[in-house]
Amino acid sequence: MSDFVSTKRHGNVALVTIDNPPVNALSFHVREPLMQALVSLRDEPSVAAIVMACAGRTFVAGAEITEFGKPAQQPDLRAIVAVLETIAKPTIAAIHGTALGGGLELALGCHFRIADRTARLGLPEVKLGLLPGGGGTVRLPRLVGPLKALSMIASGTPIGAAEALAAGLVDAVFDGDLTAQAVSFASETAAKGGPFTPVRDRNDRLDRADLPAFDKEMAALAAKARGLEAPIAGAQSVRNALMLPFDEALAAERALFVTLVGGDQSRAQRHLFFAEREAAKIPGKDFGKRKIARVGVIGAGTMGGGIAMAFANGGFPVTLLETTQEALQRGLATIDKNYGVSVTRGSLSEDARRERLDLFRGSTDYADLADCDLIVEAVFEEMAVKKEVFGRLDAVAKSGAILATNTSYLDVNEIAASASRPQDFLGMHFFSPANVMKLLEIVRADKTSPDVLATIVDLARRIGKVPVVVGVCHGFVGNRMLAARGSELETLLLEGATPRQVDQAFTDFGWPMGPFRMGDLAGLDIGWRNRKARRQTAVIADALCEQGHFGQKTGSGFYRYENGSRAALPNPEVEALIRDKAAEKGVALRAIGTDEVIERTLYPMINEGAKILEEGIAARASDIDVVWVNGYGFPVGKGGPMFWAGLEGVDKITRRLDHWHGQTGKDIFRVASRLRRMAETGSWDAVAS
Ligand code: 3H9
Repeated sequence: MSDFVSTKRHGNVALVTIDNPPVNALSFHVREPLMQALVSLRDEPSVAAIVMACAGRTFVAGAEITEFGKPAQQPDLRAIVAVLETIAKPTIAAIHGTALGGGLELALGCHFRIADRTARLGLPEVKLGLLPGGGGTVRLPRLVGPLKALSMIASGTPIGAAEALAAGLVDAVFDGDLTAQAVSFASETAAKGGPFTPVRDRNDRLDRADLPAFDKEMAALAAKARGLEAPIAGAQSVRNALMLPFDEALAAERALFVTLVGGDQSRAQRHLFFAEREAAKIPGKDFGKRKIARVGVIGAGTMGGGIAMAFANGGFPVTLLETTQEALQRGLATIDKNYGVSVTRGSLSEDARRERLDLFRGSTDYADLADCDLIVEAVFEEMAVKKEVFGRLDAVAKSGAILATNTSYLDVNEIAASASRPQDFLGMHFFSPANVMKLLEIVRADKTSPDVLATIVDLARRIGKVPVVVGVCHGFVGNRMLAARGSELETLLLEGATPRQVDQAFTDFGWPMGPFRMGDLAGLDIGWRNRKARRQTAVIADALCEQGHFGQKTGSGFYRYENGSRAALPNPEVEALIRDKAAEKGVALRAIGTDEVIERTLYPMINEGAKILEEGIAARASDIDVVWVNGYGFPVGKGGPMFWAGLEGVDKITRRLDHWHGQTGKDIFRVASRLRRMAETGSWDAVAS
């Protein structure tokens, strides 16, 4: 008996309960008593069967992630599973909540697994840059076959109880009191008698005829892994399960796990796991939260419609407001169409589509927003328009309703002043498409009340978003750093780089797409319009737009696109244009290497991140990482820009920024004091005064 593991008898069935809140992670203080309990129950003749279950909200959700990278303490999970497999009497894992990672591997050590109907089971280690290291890659394929195991391990996405039953991962699914049903299942199974075969000895699903299909899947996986090692290691390990004797495959899994757990990619991904959870915490006391039952969204365009869908997807009734019936009907029709696409793709059932559509109420009358607890504005990105909206809203919104602007750049304090309740006001910067993109920058204005902030952070998580609280400045965290990342792009072209070379440097780094290809995809006219509004220029992009080359949609931009194809081909016209513009400016073209591209794009971006920290716009360096990974495609295996700075060497970054500042005199290369301090102390934190 311990605080973390207890044993209770129900007749001849022993019930072992793990109790380690919040998620029953398999930390050392669980493993040790669990091992003792299993050994003693194995040797206790009066026990005919053993049920393993968990207290609280979930079955074991995995190994204790904070233990990785520290000296291992025995017994480890593998030793516990090995003992489980020496038990001749039936062992049953009773799964509720989520059985994840080491939790599912523990369950795979049992003869049987039964699950609550709402349970979810999976091996999400890949999301931490790992592969399952407790035998999951060699036992799971023995139950579900190598192809299903590969899909679960490479995606890391858990499956529901019904799917697990159909796949052979669980033996029964129950509603109601799971422990009671597990005890009955155990006693009936024991009464029927054995022998009971451990999963390690069940080879009938390991059919080598699956090998060609498996190798095809594995090749496809490698092609889209973008430098991530874990999915490939996971696949290799499942392949080993198919090809090698059990013990050899298990040893190979261990070797791969040890390599990954000590590597930078897993460190980066573990950093992001905790960073995301940390970002959702508002320092200070536990602020109360306001009740949100209905959400209003003003504007049914692309952004407003996406935001409305994000709330409906989270189960919230939404009032969608437009200026005219025509615009409203157009917006609602687009929402309907988008849900239809999800049904066609099989990601949404027809019933769910209808349920979601039923959550929408359209209106052209501000008075209809009177019963909303949160109202999000998504109209034109223009100060005067936003101010007018909030002036009108002020007259109808109920007392205590939260008012939010979805601006990407504008001064949230100034917009807040247009309503008489700045304490209820904040920014909610969604990313497009808002129903898909995970990131939500929550912009805290000067007078935003802490309970409003706490309510919106909580709400964001409830609708599946990753919230990060940021302060007011031009572009907040993400777009401000994006501007710093992009400020040298055209200069690189004018000095001799081609769009393809720059984009290649980005994709080699792990970005899904380079900035020029991205510009072509988004439409170069968007940036052109914004620049004109701000009286800014971009030599090459402006010239392209003036000639009607807006990117992919017009068949030409920084690249050429033939017959509507998405394949980006070199564009000799652009290369000639670059040469002409360089000649006009008297710049001699030279060869530009990948290192220079990185130094002049990513280093200024990190420098800007340091300024953002200095100004208190972001509370933590890790918040910036969360923004960039979830909103802009920064490669997860590098942990976000501020984490990557540590890997790259902050010393080196400051040295090279100094170099470029000396060469160009440009402000983006002027080293921020927080970056210099990081180089000296190894910490992004401010020094306490
Ligand atoms: C593994 O198992 C490796 C093995 O194959 C090999 C072993 C040899 N460890 O997410 P939440 C904390 S790798 C430590 O907000 P939810 C979390 O930080 C592991 N801490 O709750 C948070 O702390 P705080 C494979 C953990 O309800 C609190 O619990 N397993 C762990 O939204 C609540 O978490 C996984 O990758 C952990 N394993 O979601 C599963 N898990 O309150 C990871 C959670 O101080 N976990 N915490 O901020 C999850 O996916 C979600 O936490 C879960 C609950 C779905 C379980």
